[in-house]
Amino acid sequence: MLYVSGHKIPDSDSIISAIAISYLQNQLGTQAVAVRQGEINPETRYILDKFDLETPELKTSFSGCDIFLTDFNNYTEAPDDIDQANIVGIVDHHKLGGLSTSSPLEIWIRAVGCTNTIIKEMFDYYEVEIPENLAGAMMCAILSDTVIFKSPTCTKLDTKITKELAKIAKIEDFKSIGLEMFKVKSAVDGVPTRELVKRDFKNFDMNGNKVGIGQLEVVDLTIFDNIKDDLIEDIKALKDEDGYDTVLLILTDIMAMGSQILVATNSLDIVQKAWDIKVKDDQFWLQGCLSRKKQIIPFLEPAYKDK
Ligand SMILES: [Mn+2]
Repeated sequence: MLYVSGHKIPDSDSIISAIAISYLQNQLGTQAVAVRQGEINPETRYILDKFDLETPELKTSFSGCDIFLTDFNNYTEAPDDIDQANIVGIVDHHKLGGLSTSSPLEIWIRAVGCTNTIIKEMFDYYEVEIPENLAGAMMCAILSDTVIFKSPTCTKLDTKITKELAKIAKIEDFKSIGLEMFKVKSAVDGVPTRELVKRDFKNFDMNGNKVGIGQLEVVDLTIFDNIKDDLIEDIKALKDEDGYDTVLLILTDIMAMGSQILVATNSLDIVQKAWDIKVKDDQFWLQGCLSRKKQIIPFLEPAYKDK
């Protein structure tokens, strides 16, 4: 059995791409099953329900297993025993993350906005048809990762393939589905603070320093007015509990096209230097910032280089 898994703390791209790759592998004659390394977030739940797809089983240990990685290729987001697994393939749209393998493997990595964009090309390459409901889910994953084409990570190929998938899924107004999805994502009422901090959270090693960066993308930042102080207290607590040098929480307003960044750090000088800003009341605003991958990490990581 081949297991197909996205990263720890899975997002919609990770879950839907695992389902898509496992479907493709089965069509190509390899028995494969989609699995997940963590809980399903509300946006992904919405997509799975809307397109009537089964939720992948939770699986966190892969020792002795064949595994196909999707939407990641680094150790910090991999299962802890990845070195004991046999990686047979990787499809991803992130920078290379240092994994090594003992056997040759299939790799599809491109600098596009979403893994599902690449997977559509894999279906075309292998001449396998995409079922209507799967195409709809893949389309939603691209709308999610590219913030409905607004993110600087979005390429012409992402836009083109979204339209192709919408056609297969017989969906005309894909942008309104995208907006509906982001409204689901924006629901924070009654959700425990730590759950919000960890909803879309990634760990990084920056020059030997442990850095954690969470992101919440919403249609209106005012929903955080009452809980922002709690969020700041919580990332400070998380920093100390888990030995982080810095924890950032990016509150992205997809309509205003910018992000309020909440900061908990032992290295204030580094954070301020990264964007040439002043942190005030444990936060700062970055106009135009929508992408952790393109507008946060490439600034913070070099700032850590001299530490
Ligand atoms: Mn992705």
